Amino acid sequence: MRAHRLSGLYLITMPVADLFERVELALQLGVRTLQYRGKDEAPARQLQVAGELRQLCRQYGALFMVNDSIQLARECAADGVHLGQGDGNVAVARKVLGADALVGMSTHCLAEAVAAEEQGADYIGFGCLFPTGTKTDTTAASLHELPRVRRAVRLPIVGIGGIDADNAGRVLQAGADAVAVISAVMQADHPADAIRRILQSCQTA
Ligand code: TZP
Repeated sequence: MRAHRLSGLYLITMPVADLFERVELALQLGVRTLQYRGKDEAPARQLQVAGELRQLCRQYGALFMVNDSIQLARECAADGVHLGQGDGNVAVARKVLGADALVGMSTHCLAEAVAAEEQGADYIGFGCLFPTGTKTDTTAASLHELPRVRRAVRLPIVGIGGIDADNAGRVLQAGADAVAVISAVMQADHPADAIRRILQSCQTA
């Protein structure tokens, strides 16, 4: 299991025209965990994009995760899969992907975090912590609850939802090990600046 490598900026993709350039820039600047998230893309496109991202991550020694789909994670030889509350269970993911696969689970409250640990997840996502336009069907989670989650579970915690360079430090100070970011990097006018600033906040938190 490679959960101990989760720290700093955990970058998640969204479909943007210059996806590969943004991802490679992030990897060059030091991002070491990438998750492919292409929910609305056709399956063949998902496989193609995931395969290319997988190669890029391998080149830079970064972890490569796939969102939601255990099957896609297997097909593109990802390092693991990130599961939502309704996306299947940890044991199935591990059976399909192998014992070394990293399996993350989205959680929104203390009870879900504890349950994810009991199920054997390697890390938990915790959010949505701040307003986001990226995911409309998300459930709000409280930054104030994060210290309690930190005390209750031993797993690495990845904060998510509306995180950028200005609030990343608060998330880490509240107990997260890493911050998951989509739009603040994927839609930034100046992605290099955005990535550097978030990484900087992670180092100083
Ligand atoms: N899960 C909870 S909030 C969210 C996901 C996938 C979206 C996060 O996107 P952004 O753009 O970093 O707010």
